Amino acid sequence: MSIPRAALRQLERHIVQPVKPIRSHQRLFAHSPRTIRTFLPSSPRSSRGYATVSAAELEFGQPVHETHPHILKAGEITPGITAQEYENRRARFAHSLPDNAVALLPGADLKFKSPDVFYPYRQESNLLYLTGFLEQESLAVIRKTGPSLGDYSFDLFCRPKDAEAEQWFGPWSGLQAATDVFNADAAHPIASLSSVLPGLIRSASAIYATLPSDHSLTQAIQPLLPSGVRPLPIQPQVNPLRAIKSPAEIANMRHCGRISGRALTSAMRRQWTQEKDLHTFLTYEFSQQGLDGPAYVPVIAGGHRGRLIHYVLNNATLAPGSTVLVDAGGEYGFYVSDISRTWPVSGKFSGPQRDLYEAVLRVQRACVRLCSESQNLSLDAIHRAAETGLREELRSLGFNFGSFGGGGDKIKTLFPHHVGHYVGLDVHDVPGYGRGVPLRRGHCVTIEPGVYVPDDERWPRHFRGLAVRIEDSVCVDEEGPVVLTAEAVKEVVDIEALRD
Ligand SMILES: [Mn+2]
Repeated sequence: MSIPRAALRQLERHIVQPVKPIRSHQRLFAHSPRTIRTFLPSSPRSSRGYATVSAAELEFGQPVHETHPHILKAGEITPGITAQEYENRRARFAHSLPDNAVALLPGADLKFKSPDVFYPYRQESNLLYLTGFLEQESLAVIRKTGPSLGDYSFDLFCRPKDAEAEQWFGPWSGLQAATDVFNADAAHPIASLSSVLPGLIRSASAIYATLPSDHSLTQAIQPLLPSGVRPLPIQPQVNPLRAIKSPAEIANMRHCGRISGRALTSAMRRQWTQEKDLHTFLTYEFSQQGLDGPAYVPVIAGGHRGRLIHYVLNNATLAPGSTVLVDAGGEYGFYVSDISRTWPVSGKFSGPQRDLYEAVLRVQRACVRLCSESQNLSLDAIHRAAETGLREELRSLGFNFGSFGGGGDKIKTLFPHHVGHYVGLDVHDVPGYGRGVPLRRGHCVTIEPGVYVPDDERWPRHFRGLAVRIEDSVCVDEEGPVVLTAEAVKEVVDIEALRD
């Protein structure tokens, strides 16, 4: 397919003029941020001799403002996140490394469901966080070049434009975009790894890399490392940066939480008879209301199936007198929401359902209130508070914690998971970042106490087989929490009023 030259000129008229690139040694921060280049599609060269340009040359491997102004504002590389913010992230990441260290960040491989049937592509989270580049067959190389913030170099290996291949596989961004859109200091074809990478890492004081044994680039990169060098893990360097969200990240997470929360409230308005239908409704609602889609496979668990923490079959019938436990959230600009709600299928709680629900809700609200910097508490400390709170609430409902096995074990039977986890680019964000860290402004976490009552004689008869989990995504602020998912109603009166 080709597009007439006139169409190309029309596209050019609407785009921002490129500014003169500033080299790395000229980078300035805080008061005079590095000017970010904007992309101008390459014009057909006069030497080409014909008046059309391949469709692939006007397309990129991901939205850019010039082609997708309905998704990205000028200056943004991914929704809400500017090229300048990505630049600042790389600067802070490089600054955290030892002098002259190099970090290698391979792009995620495309994953296959069955031969030739691939899953939607998802970039590796640390590379995504540091570059916004969304393609496979890629490698970012970030080197600390000096002692000051901003003293670093950024090389990006990726696929060069290839009209013939892109006709089959869809567009990718190419080498010019690597420098002009993603602000790499230098771009290299991924096929040149073995000739170019050794020069980039030869004199490195240390090499940081995550090279899973099953990754397609690991076999290519390992032999190029200086002999005797064992790469150090990247996560401990990136996690402290990723864990504290910027204002732009919090805005994305709030947007995501607001729409996700509304979708759950919309679901609660209706009477559902099949888990599958509720699942389908939420998937549609997330996308239709402006999110990119669901963040994870939701749990839609009617009745006793709610006791299965990661039940995702979502194919049973919902009994009218039971509750349904839904754990579902959407994703926006790669930031996710994680929400759980439990509500009566009929719209009205039975007595025992309400008693157990309100017990969990009181503990959930109390734990959310603890998510402020001024409390100086970690997720682990809030978990202990949740256990204590649930034990007291359940005791007042007639649960016996004293007679066998000891109180501590019994609460772990009823509430077997942690009260929360970090949330951000990943649902279980910053893996490896401890839950003993005192929460600070910008930490985003879930608060999700639950009670799952086994169907046996150890427990009060009325509560046997019930399952309740209530979960919000919360951003920690200095004096209090910001509940990112407040639009998902959770008070008993509000849930019941939805059907009045
Ligand atoms: Mn969760």
